[in-house]
Amino acid sequence: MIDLYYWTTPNGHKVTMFLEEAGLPYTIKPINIGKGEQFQPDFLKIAPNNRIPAMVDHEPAGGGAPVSLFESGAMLLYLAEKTGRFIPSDLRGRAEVLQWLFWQMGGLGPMAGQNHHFVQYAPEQIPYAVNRYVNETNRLYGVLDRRLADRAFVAGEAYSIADMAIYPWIVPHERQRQNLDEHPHLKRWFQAVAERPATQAAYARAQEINQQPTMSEEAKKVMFGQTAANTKR
Ligand SMILES: N[C@@H](CCC(=O)N[C@@H](CS)C(=O)NCC(=O)O)C(=O)O
Repeated sequence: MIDLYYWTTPNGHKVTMFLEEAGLPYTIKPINIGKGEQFQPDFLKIAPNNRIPAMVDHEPAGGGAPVSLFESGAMLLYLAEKTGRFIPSDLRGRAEVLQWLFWQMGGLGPMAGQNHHFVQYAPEQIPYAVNRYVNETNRLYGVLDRRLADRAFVAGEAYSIADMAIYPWIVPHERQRQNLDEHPHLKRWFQAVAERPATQAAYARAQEINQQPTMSEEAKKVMFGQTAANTKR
């Protein structure tokens, strides 16, 4: 059984998408990041970065002590290796998946995250910052669109953990000030992933856990302005 420490955000959805695809049993342990639950001592033991998602696998391959993990990309890779699914075993196929997984983790996720911050949440509109992150998000959408011009999924013809990492960050495309009509291959891929039963099940789980927008005024106070000193536990 897997315990998934989760909240209803893009990085959280990546992992429920995998678990639903693979049909692995899991228990959601909600961590309401808008209420500061990411600072609970028990959670910090698993996730020292005070961010969701994180997980504990109580039945790791080969037995032994439970394995705990944070960082959504590491979790997707761990789960792919555990199940032998959603990553090819051959050298070249695996390299395709890994480079796009890391592209999401190091590029699309952080850049779209800053887009969300400066477009939607910052207390003042700073045009330079808004343009910087809206443009960079747009560039990354262009990279994806070109990549998807001649293949079904990001890493080739098979659906993989790279697609699962990317999809939740395309869901809020309108709020990122992006227009999928300008990226027809990305739009086709987006619709295909959205229609997968496991994607729908993952987002239905999110609805069960939380119907409120995460970013209330209370949540902004908890989540913005974190420093080494004020997060020291
Ligand atoms: N690189 C991390 C990023 C995780 C992350 O930023 N999680 C956000 C929600 S999507 C969070 O927990 N925020 C809590 C906070 O800002 O205090 C991952 O992919 O797991």
